[in-house]
Amino acid sequence: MPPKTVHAVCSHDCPDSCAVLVTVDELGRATRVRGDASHPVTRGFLCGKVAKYLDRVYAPDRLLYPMRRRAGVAKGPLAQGREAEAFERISWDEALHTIAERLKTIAEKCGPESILPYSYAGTIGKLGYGSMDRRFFHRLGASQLDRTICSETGGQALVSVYGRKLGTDTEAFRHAKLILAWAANIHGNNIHLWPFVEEARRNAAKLVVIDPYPTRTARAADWYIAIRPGTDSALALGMMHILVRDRLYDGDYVERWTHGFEKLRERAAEYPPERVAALTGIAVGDVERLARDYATTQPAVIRLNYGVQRSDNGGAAVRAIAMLPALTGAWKHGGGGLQLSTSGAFRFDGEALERPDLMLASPLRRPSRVVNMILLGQALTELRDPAVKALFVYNSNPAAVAPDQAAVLRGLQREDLFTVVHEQFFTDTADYADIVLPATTFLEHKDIQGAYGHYYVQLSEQAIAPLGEARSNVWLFGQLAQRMGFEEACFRESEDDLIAQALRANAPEKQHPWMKGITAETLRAAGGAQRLQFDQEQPGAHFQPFAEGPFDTPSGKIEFYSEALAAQGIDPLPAFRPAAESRHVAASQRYPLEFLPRKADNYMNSTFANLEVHQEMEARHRDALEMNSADAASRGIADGDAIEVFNDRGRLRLKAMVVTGAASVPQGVVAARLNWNKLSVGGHNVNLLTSQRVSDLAGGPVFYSVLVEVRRVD
Ligand SMILES: Nc1nc2c(c(=O)[nH]1)N[C@H]1C(S)=C(S)[C@@H](COP(=O)(O)OP(=O)(O)OC[C@H]3O[C@@H](n4cnc5c(=O)[nH]c(N)nc54)[C@H](O)[C@@H]3O)O[C@H]1N2
Ligand SMILES: Nc1nc2c(c(=O)[nH]1)N[C@H]1C(S)=C(S)[C@@H](COP(=O)(O)OP(=O)(O)OC[C@H]3O[C@@H](n4cnc5c(=O)[nH]c(N)nc54)[C@H](O)[C@@H]3O)O[C@H]1N2
Ligand code: SF4
Ligand SMILES: [Mo]
Repeated sequence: MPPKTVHAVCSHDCPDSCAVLVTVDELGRATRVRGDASHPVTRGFLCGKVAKYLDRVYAPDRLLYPMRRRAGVAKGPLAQGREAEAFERISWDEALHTIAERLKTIAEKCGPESILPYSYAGTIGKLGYGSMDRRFFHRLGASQLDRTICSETGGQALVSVYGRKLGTDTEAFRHAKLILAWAANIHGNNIHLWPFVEEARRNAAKLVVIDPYPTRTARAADWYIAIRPGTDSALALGMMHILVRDRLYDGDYVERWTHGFEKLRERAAEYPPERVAALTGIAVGDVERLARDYATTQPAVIRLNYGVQRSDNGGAAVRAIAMLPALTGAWKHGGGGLQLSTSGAFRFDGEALERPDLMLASPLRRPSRVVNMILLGQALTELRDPAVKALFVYNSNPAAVAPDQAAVLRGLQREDLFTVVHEQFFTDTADYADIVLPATTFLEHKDIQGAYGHYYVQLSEQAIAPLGEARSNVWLFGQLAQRMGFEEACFRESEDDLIAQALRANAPEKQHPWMKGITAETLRAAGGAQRLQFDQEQPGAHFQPFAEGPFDTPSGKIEFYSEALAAQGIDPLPAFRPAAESRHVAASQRYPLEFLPRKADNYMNSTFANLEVHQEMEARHRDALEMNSADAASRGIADGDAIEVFNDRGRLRLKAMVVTGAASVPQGVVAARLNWNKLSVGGHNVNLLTSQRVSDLAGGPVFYSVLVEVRRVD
């Protein structure tokens, strides 16, 4: 084979969905990965995590063969490299046979709903994220999983206001004159937006960051506003208060395109700057200045990210922030508006991929019950009728990323729970498996992908043969379906068939105008990526959603007031409500510090945490709790001291990292980062302290509403 360059797409759960060029040598080995310079958002560079991707693909501890737990070995944490003491290698044939027989028996004895699939966004490729797997579990009649762990609260909030998850075009940020990075760690989580921010700043734009944590983005800003966690709804309502009071809103846009302004005006009246200052910790003068700057600078754009919605009141907060550009009419100005997600622009055929109709062919003959993924701890320890008897994990590492870890691990430890884990590495979750199966990386399988941070569809070609006996998600669930005796033809379809279905390539008349004519062939001819074909788009112009209606909401307008939410018993207007665990609630004052259990800048949730190069980049923050010097001093804690961080759910052993000056967390706030449990000092990561409470909308998690206390240990 001659050497070649293959267009793949980074499939990690990141807004940027980078175009990756993989160099493959004559032996079929990938020798280099780089960002595609011809992709307008990737612009020829990759983040620090994926620039070192070959260290992941070819890591000596990649999981390469199916394995089975040895008889008599209890479930639980295994030291890295010692997995062979607990697991023995088996063939794929035996693995598939064992799994199929166990699932059949469990479905017959306890009902198919006692089987729970558990997956999230290990890959966001359309096929790998949800296609053959969903078909398989639908046909089986397994419980459905409500995938709430990341963005459902904010996503549904945005949809309640605008009807669709669209946002300002990433490439249009260069035209903005004011950029608010609101809970948006651009340097850490969304680095391909940064060059557009820099370009705007070269043209005199100002960058304002609103975040309780002093991220690198915050430190690079023109103005950094350290807000108290969970109080963003108050700030946004306070800004509205000022916009209305000083008549700084766009009356014409509001009149034409919005619904419920009068009611919103009354609600905003309850948030005078003094009250907002007391709630948010931001000075009255700063609230005033922020509102005025925002309303009087055009184009103004908000890069809202998902940090604000990981809180009890997160849905209301996202709704309130999302309403700001509708009040000022910022959507009318090229480069103005707001971006939370662009994913609603990609009109793939999800039903064809996932086939929810197959539930009617299951033994239940009806849609099966739905389990909220963030309540995994409860599902494994308390759920009945039926209790969960089998757990099938892929694309996720719940032992590390799910909240209320003690409950999750108690569940995973059950010897009567049959657990399968399909993975690239021996994760914390794999330690609790009965059967472990090896998964491919995005270099080793084919897929099709949209994005949530730009507007390009991309084809991800398979660059190299799977390592060892690694197999893709599509292959695995297709094979299992055969073993279960599922006869529907859809279980024998290839990755190419699925890609064609996702694009509706065989039914052009059903293609959405934005995806018209896009097929695997046109994508290939275009070098792997094609921009969505927005109808209102002039050549060279940017996509400007929401400049005018009609909107996909029940009223056809932007909804300040939502009857649909009212019908669900949810406040139809945004409001500030304190999180159950916050400094605003007296009952929880026993734990006085607000805890931010953050994502690591150099890992992707728990992914990459086991790789040495990534650990080196993250070294300063590993096993560290960032504290303000005042909070440290009042507890007799010095930088580097061994400490314990605790609340009713658990105790973590960390070391104090006392930072002073601009890089310090605010007083009253402490922060630590996600890691694998078994690579953490005390055997647990930050999720030991997080709770299974759900947010105000869509049952999302409240990772960032956690109270703790800290003490020095000797
Ligand atoms: N390097 C890296 N990149 C990633 C990931 C990763 O783990 N590492 N994860 C990926 C994933 S899964 C996602 S969903 C995306 C998006 O990820 P985001 O949801 O944007 O990431 P977070 O870091 O959770 O939150 C963004 C910022 O919100 C801040 N924040 C927390 N609470 C509040 C609050 O109450 N108010 C305000 N104003 N800010 C708050 C946090 O301090 C953080 O800096 O990023 C992806 N990219
Ligand atoms: N404390 C705290 N907890 C959090 C967060 C936080 O900010 N703080 N963030 C939350 C958020 S936003 C999210 S999205 C979740 C993320 O939670 P998860 O979706 O569980 O994300 P990862 O930890 O990245 O784990 C993904 C796993 O999928 C595997 N994988 C990758 N590709 C494939 C594939 O093709 N096939 C298979 N079978 N496996 C694959 C990877 O090896 C990896 O172990 O975590 C949440 N948990
Ligand atoms: S993780 Fe994000 S920034 Fe990094 S290569 Fe993948 S898509 Fe690009
Ligand atoms: Mo996420």
